[in-house]
Formats: sequence, structure tokens, C-alpha cells
Amino acid sequence: MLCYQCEQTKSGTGCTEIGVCGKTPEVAGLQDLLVYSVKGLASLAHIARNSPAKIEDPAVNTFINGAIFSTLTNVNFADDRFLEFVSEARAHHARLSAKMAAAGVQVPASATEQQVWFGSMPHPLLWNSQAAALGGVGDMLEVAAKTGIAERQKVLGETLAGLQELLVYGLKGVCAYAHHAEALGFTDPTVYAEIQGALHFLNTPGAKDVGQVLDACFKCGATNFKVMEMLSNAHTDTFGHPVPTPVTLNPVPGKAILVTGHDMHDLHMLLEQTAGKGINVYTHGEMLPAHGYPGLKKYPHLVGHFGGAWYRQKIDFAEFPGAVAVTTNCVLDPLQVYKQNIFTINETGLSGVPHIRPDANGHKDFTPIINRALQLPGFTPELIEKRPKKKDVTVGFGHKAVLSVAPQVIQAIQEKRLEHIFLVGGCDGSEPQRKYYSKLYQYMPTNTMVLTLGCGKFRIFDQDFGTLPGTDLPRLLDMGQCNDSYSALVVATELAKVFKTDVNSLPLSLDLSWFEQKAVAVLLTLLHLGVRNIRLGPRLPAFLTPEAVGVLVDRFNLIPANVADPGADMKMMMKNK
Ligand code: FS2
Ligand code: SF4
Repeated sequence: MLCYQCEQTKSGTGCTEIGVCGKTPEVAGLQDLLVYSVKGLASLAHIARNSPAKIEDPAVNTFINGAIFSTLTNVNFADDRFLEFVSEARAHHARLSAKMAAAGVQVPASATEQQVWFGSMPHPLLWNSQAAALGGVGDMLEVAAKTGIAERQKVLGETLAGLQELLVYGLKGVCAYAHHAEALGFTDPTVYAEIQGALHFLNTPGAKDVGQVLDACFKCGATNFKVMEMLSNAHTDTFGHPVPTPVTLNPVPGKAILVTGHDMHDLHMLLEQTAGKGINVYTHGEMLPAHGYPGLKKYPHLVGHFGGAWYRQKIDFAEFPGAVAVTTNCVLDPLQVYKQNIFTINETGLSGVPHIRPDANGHKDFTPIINRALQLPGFTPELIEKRPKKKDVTVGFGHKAVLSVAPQVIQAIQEKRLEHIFLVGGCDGSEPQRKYYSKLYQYMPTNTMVLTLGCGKFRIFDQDFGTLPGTDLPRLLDMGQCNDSYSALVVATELAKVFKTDVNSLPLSLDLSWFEQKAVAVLLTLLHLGVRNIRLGPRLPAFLTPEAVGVLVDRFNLIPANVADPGADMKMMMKNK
């Protein structure tokens, strides 16, 4: 196997024997094969859509986003699920082909032209429709071995193969966000078309050209901006705009369910199904911002937050005396001590762990989770007594809440009481280099503010930053999940308008911690919007060669985080450098 899609990849170069995340070579191979197959299906859907018959297939659209989402880091580790996905991709391909044939639409011969980087594999369009039975994991792995990155590196060279991966990883992030929005009933036909157009592009001779691949990456950033806006609207239209809300980190007595991941729709369904059952619901990880939404905080049994960032889950889930619902990434191979308490939903999967599937109407029956919670002891007064008491944290500073205090912020900037704003967004992780982000805050002068986003917030979310001098504005404002980067962009754009300047000229620095592919999508969005001087860390992506990084540094002044010296980075950022 070779997988280098996330920041924690082995030795900063690639996981080759087993993933640092725990991904087995079998799952890695099946994921490669699934992406290959979906590239073919996306090409077919692209051709169908752009034909005179203008064929749009909603089932294919939904499937592509979900299947790609399943290959993100820390989403799915179950090889049987990937076997299903690959079979489903081929079934969709056959169904759409039949639809096209009935409408007299043909795949042009030029579309299936063999490209050298497919190695010994047929063009993905053709592979999908090969009649041969797939067989089991063993048979599939033989095929999968021919579709991995290592094969493409041999033909394309590391730089171009890596830039193609940059596009694929960006698209993985876009698919994840679009799939969340779709769960809440929000879709946009242009988003499906752009995702599939980009996947199709990777099957064409244009994908051999560095310039065209880079353009496709920035276009992917543009699509992601649209998708993040759609997801933000999906959340706020469904649950209202977040409002600043204190959240307790101290459990209360009673049976308990912990909800992890990012999916507000699932949380909402679970709150409905647990109402009146004497079960308390807690958020974990990236679900923390749920407490700010009026449509979710109104449930009295959404009682608090438990635990820290995703990488601590083996500690958090082992300590939690109730059932755990996994809605999305980041999930890890479970310990035996809590394996019987955990349930996966949506695109997530863990071998030997029960999976909740939706019915034909999208309804999910969470009875197995509820029953497990009722069997478990929950939080007893004795257990609570043993836990250290913690202060509340405050969430709910979405763009509406932040813009409502914009006049105070603007006045503070004009009167030099506010010298600089930091956006420290992104993911957390277990590597020691990430201490850089914890230390960075210690160097922030008191006349500065910090906006956080994503699970990176857990480095400091329970610390008291006080208020901005001369105001009652908290210095630390958490804007939400990683996808709420949209809110940060709205705030930055509005501030730039007030000061009649552009985002790059504001007293604002972006210091981003990346981990997985949604962060790649957000980075591409920022680059598409022309944002410069972004710090990125703790390590640069392994899939970008020095040559590729050089292009991004030249064009956008992308800056590697100085993990060895956060104080030096802080000095530079205070000078807007
Ligand atoms: Fe954190 Fe993990 Fe949010 Fe990423 S919970 S690293 O997938 O999506 O951010
Ligand atoms: Fe390694 Fe990350 Fe790939 Fe897992 S997802 S195998 S940790 S590069």
C-alpha cells in the first residue's frame, strides 16, 4: 500500500505497511479501487449530463459523494463495506449506461482513450463495465494493486501524481460537506456537475498538464466555497443561527449517549428519538458547536460536552458509561472495552461494529443505540464525584453572532485597542509538533482576538482568554466546525468592505492546522479566493513535492508553520507577514 493523504502519514512520506490511522493494506487497496471506479462513474455521469438528452441521475449524484466521503481519513475501516461500495458503483454504472442507451446517448470513443497513468488497468469508464465477476477481497485486491498512487508516480512523476492527488483530496472534502448538506435536504445541481466534471477531468489527457491540474484544484476550491455556504445555510435554515451559549463539560447523573462526528441532522434525529426516555445526550469532538444552534439547544436532554479532540477518543469512549454514536470522521479502531457500546452511521464503518442504515425515506432508527444506553450504567453520582470539575466553555460565534458585534470590533481596531485578529482553524492530532498550536496562544498579546474553527480548538477551548481591553468582547470566539470556515470568510470579507480594503490587507493572520482532506478543500478555497500569507502546519502535505510547494509559495506566499518557534511566527504575524 501507499497512502499519503493525511498529515500524520508515516515519517511524513507515506504509510506503506499499515496506516498510522490503523488502515489495513486491504482497506487502502479497496479505497484506491473505489476511487478508480467512481472516477469512471463520474465520467459517465458527466457525459450523460452534457449530452443532448441532459440526463441527470440523482441516485448516482448521491452515491458518488457518499462513496468518496467514505475514503476520507478516519471514516471507514471496514473492508466488507468497501466491497459493497465497489459493487454499487458498478451497478450504478450499468443502470446509467442503460438509461443513456435508451435515450440514444453514446460514450464518445475519445472519452475512453487509454491514458498512460492507468498503467495496466483499462480506462475507468471501461473497467466499470467489464463483465468479469469481482469475487471477494482477494480478487479485488489483485486489481486494486494496479490503481494505487505508486503506479501513477511511475508514469507521471511524483509532482504531477501528487498534484492530481491534491485535486482528489480536495474533492473528498467537497463531497463530505456536500453530503452533509444533502442530509438536511440542501443540494445544488451545479455542485454535482462540478465534482463529477473534476473527476472526469482526471481521466482525460488534460490531467497530464501541471497548469491544468492546478487550475482544476482552484476550481475545486471555488466549488467548495459554494458547498460550505450551502452547508452553512442548511444548518442555519434548519436549526437557526448559532447564538453564544455556555456548555458544561461536567456530566450529570443518568443514562447517556455520546454523539461524535459532524452530523447535526443525526444528532437532531437522535434527540427526537431519545426525548422522554430518561437518556442524556452529550456531544463529543466536532459536535460541540451543536449547542449553539437554537433548534438543537432547545432539547433539555442535550446536556453537555464530553471529552476532547478525536485522537483522544480511545480514552474518552472508554470512560464514557453509555452508548456512542459515530456520525462521521474521525473514528478509530475501537478498544475492546467499549467496542460493544459503539455504533457507526452514514459513511463510517468499523469491522465488527453494528452499523445503523437509513430506510428508504432516510429515516434512521436509533433503537439499538438507545437500548444499549439503557443497559449501561450511565453517569452515577459516585462516578461524577470522582471527576475533576471543569468550567463551562462558550460556543456559538457563527458569522451572524460575530457580525452583530462588528461595530465594536471595528471601533476597537480604529482606536488601536485591537491590534490583530488570528484565525487558528483546522484539525487537531496527536503528533508532538502540534504543541506549536498550544504554545502559539501563549504569545498572543492581550490586545488581539482569536477565532477558532474545527477540532484544533481543543488545544485551548477551555482556557480563559478574558475580554478585549475596554470592551466586553471575549477574546476567544469559536466559530464552529471545520466546515464553518465559511463563517470566518464571511466575517473577513465584511471587515475588508468596512475598511475599504481586501482580506490580505486586514490585520488578520490565518494559521491553519491541517490533518485530513476537508482541510485540503478549505485550503483550496482560500487559495481560490486569493488569500495570501497562510501558515500551514504542522507539516506540509507529503503528496506535494518541493516543486509543487514552490509553486504555491510563489503564487500565494504559503508559509510553513515554524513549529520549532511559535514565538517567532507570532512576531511575524503581528507584522502581517
Ligand atoms: Fe477534526 Fe477529524 Fe473536522 Fe477533521 S474531527 S480532523 O476529520 O473534520 O476537523
Ligand atoms: Fe496513513 Fe493517513 Fe493514509 Fe491513514 S489516511 S493510511 S494515516 S496517510
